[in-house]
Amino acid sequence: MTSSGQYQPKPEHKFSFGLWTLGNRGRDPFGDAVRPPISPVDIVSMLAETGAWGVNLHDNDLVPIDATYAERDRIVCDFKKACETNGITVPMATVSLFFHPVFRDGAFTANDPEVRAYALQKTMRAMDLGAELGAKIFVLWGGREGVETDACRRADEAVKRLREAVNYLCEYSIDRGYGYKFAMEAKPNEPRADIYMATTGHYLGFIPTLEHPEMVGVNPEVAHEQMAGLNFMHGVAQAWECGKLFHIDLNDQMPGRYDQDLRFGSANVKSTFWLVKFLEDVGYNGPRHFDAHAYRTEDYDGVKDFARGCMRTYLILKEKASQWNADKEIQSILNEITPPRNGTPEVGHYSEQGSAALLAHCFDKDAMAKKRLPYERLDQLTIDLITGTR
Ligand code: GCO
Ligand code: MN
Ligand code: MN
Repeated sequence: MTSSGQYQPKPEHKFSFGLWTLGNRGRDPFGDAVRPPISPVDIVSMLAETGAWGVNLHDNDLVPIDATYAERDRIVCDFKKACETNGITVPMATVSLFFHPVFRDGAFTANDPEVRAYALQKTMRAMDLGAELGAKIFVLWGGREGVETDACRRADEAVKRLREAVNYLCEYSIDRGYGYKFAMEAKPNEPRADIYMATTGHYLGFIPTLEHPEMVGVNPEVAHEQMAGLNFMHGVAQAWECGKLFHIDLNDQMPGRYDQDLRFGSANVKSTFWLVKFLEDVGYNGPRHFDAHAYRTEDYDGVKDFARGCMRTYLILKEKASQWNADKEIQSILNEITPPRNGTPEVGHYSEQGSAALLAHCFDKDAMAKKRLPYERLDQLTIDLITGTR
């Protein structure tokens, strides 16, 4: 039943990769690049070869920071052509507010108003670029928006500055008719010792305080929530439940390490399974973006293996999720653990009558405490299923 053909990525799966992911040359804080530079145009054809649907980019993944207008236009034109020829779409664009030393104290939250204004200008230009390429999602990852020492500014001042910037950018999108949805990406640390808006939950609290909350959602990343010791799927579920899951960064991460950006599903198979199952069960329809990179041991053939692996693992786990949903024993346990209401008083919207009935009801708590909750069996069935034993 499981021919490898069935794990072939198709456009409807909406698998995307950033230019910076396949183009990652394996540099780390202790070692230099291990792969030669590869052009954005070549990355696009490599993506097409592996069966991906989309490519995302930071402004400077495509256009060098000091490019002239003429250079910019030529680069963008060549890139657009490559996307068209290869049938690759650009669903999301973003901006590098972390690489250049000007952002060493942050971008939107920096103490210097000149740096904050430059960060806005750079982002507006990146929005122009994304719009030109057809992107409708704009990710904001504040990699440098943080501290080594809290002596440098009051943390609530940083929140205010961030709000002012996002409000400004929403207006710019409206003004230009770009139709962007902004997706805020959290991370607890790295490259700063502490980054503001450490988790997706922080952003879900921040967004309702904006002038255009309807334009702003989140871009949760597996590795980033796991760095904070959190259950990634739970954060995704909360974002989904309040209509804020605008984008997602898929990768993997071992606990207690630096930001590893490992191949999707390569470290924590079980939690990856719950994640894929969640996205498929609720019908998440946005891009499935892999923000990961190949091991430093690889050449560009290995980079293709890496990209194919991300998509393949997603599709395998998607199939396992539908097996799980169709499994008779699993279904009968699920029915058992979510019993009908029977004579229990209704608890929905509060009413005087309803609360009187609830107060008057006699509960048999000993009988309730004896109801079977066979979660051991349920979990083992899951393990059997994921490992292909079932
Ligand atoms: C990281 C981040 C980045 C962002 C990207 C988009 O930890 O390096 O995840 O990869 O996702 O910069 O803004
Ligand atoms: Mn990351
Ligand atoms: Mn990311």
